[in-house]
Amino acid sequence: MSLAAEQHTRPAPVSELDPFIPENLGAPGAMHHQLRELGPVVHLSAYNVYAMARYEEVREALENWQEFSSGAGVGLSNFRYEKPWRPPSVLLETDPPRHDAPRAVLSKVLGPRQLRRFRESWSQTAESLVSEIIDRRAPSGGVLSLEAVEDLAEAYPLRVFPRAVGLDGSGLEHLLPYGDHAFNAFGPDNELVAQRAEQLPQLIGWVNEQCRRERLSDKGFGADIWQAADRLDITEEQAPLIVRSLLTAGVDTTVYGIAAVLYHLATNPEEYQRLRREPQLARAAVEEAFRLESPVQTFFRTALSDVRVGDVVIPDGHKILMFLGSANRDPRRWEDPDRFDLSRDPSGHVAFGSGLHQCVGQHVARLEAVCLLQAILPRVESLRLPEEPTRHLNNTLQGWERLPLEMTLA
Ligand code: 8QM
Repeated sequence: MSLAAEQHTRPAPVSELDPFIPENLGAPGAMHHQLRELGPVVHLSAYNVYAMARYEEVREALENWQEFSSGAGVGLSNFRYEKPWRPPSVLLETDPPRHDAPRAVLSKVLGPRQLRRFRESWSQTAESLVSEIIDRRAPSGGVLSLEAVEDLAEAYPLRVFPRAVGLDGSGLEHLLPYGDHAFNAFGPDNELVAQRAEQLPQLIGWVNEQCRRERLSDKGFGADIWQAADRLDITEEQAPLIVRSLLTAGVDTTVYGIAAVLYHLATNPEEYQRLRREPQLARAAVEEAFRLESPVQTFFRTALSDVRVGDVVIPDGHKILMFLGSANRDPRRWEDPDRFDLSRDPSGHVAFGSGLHQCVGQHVARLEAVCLLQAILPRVESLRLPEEPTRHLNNTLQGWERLPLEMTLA
């Protein structure tokens, strides 16, 4: 305290910006710029929370779990004072030591070694999906019109991921709405949250039912998680909640990630041509699209004491909004940050977060996106957007509602 007291302290710059109004959710770039320019930490008066929008501070805070806690929830609402809408995630909304056993288990279940067994079949599924789309519509003059969100970005993850978890394939229409609600629920209690109120009990009931051991096939991520409970690596109470984490975090995110790849390739035709010549760049294309789009735009942390960031002290118990999408376009860190550039080294982006909560499913997300892209490349000569796509608004996610796409077939 004595050392801190000697340091110069000034109040945080204040902004009246509301990140959760439709204008900012649909096009956050101008807001991000303003917040980054105001300073390393800003006070958002609309919610009495703090915010970080620059790369360096976002990254440091994500890596400092001791002071920037997840245990009071990573949404706006503070679990110390408010009842969460569902039992908290044992992964996302915990700090060490409670966080560690679930994390270790899932990290192994979703690790690169375990994923190898899906490579071949996920590639084949991607090739079949692309073939079906091409065959289904009589292409006029070799040009195919499709709706890339529904036809590709949603269709592909829904074919591979629920089955990999071990779901039986019934009721899958509940999956995306459940995820959409969960990501809205990290934000304020606005219209986006209210819109699902009526449907919600049914969605929750369906998801919880899928997490039971008896419902899951004996191969798959779900069964692997339950086996970890048999080994006492986790408890029987934790197992279904970890399966629930897969179903919450693993669908909408990859849908929006895939849509982002298609959007940036369609709007950067020279890069698409380069990718066709050098398909080994598929992984780089996916990573660069994840950086630019940052499907998960924001997360909160909670200050566990008075935390100093530069000259500003964030008071104990306050929430801090981390703008991942802004950090990923911070010109202090990235040259020409808004450019989709296959020559860039995008490593270090925080689209998957950073530190001990960094996305445990990131290898799954990359594998899905790369498999689908590799199926498209040989069969599609060029991509074009025939009209402006429309945004899907969500309090946490950035994605497209509709992404009409024209493919010129190879
Ligand atoms: C976001 O339920 C969970 O454990 C969970 C939900 C959402 C996420 C992560 C975990 C980051 C994708």
